[in-house]
Amino acid sequence: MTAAPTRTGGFTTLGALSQHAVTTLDANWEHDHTVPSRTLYPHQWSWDSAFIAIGLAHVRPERAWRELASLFRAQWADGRVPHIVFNPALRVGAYFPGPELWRSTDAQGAPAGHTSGLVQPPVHALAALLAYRRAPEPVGLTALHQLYPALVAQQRYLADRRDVAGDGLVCIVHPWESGLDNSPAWDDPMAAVPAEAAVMRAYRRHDTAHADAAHRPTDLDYARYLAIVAAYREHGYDDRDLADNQPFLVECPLFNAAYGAAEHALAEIAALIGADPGPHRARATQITEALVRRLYDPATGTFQPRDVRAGRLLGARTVLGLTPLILPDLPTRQADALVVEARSARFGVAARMDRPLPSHDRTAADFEPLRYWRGPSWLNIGWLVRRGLLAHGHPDLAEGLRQSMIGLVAGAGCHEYFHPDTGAGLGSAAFSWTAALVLDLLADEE
Ligand code: 9WN
Repeated sequence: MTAAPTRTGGFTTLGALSQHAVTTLDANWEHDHTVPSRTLYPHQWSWDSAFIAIGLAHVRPERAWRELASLFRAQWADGRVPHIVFNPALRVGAYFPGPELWRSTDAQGAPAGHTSGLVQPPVHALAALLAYRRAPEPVGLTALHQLYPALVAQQRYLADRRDVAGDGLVCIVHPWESGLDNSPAWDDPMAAVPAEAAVMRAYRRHDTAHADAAHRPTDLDYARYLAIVAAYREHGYDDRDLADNQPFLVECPLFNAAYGAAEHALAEIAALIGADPGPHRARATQITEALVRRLYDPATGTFQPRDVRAGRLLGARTVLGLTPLILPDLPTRQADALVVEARSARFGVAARMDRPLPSHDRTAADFEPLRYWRGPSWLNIGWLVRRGLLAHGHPDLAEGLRQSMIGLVAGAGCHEYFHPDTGAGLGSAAFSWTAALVLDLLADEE
């Protein structure tokens, strides 16, 4: 299938756009959580739920808290929050790879229900704090009390089990953990993962039955995704000896920026519920320092992922590099450099943007405007970068990005991602985090 991207939607008033977003979220609500997409992703995803809760807090506050609570019910004994929580009511094959491939219930400390064994960027503490600000009393405060220990355990898992290099940063063991699955950022470390595309003949991919194969990761990508899952699963998803057992070990700037932002958010949550914010503030400082020390590249003026196996920074200049802007304590030198990078022809952030923020350097030879995280524009990333621009004193650029994102959804509807030149809607046409975050952007006029 090679369908040409088309513009759908076309909302002429902000009220109609907002209503479309609410309708999308309502249609994707499933007893205690929101599915990212009924067709492509019919279970619960970790960082999706966080973004979704931020939007739900504006219109369905009670659901915002249920969304987070249901995700954290699937937390493992070691504190990991699984990146997929499977809905047992769905048929086998509703998503690939499904529970039969993850076999989480064989692993120690996993919950009774089926989940994946991986994690995703820990944006949940930030989501809980923002949801509370939007919907404070009385349910919000009770929810924060309930979530706080689970959010702390999530951070503890990452600090204790995933600091493979011992440098204060978290290592991801799979590109799916970054949330930006096939980003060019991962091309080099993925090339070192032994696998052959032919193994995919034994499986039935679910994604390419619902989306254009030319937009999705390739079969070779998937063969490698499965090889990494198998390596982790064969060790019972145990994080001891990761350096010996896992073929993909990377420190991702976005994951670690979220990890630091979570400590900032936890400090505020602690203060609200009468706990001690001090340790969170101290950890937040350490994470920002580690991020600058280990992932900032003065030569390029941006943050690059570190390949822990190869012991070097990875060269691709993707949008991941801009995301440490969300850290309020990012030093001025790095924040200024990121603003230069954001404004460059690579990403084109401006007070009046002529094109959407791409997921990859649009001047790079391997920029692909249609393929998933290799060029298309995504609302969650723009939303994070906008927060970062606000945090570092660039309200004009933040507003340009906000208008650009609202314009995308107004023009095309709540698509999963958007063509980075034309703004045409791509992927799922009813995608939950797009709906949720546009609601937040509409409400958050600066
Ligand atoms: C694998 C659900 C998820 C997002 C990810 C996005 C995509 C899954 C997939 O969908 O990943 O986890 O099947 O491609 O890359 O960020 O959380 O929306």
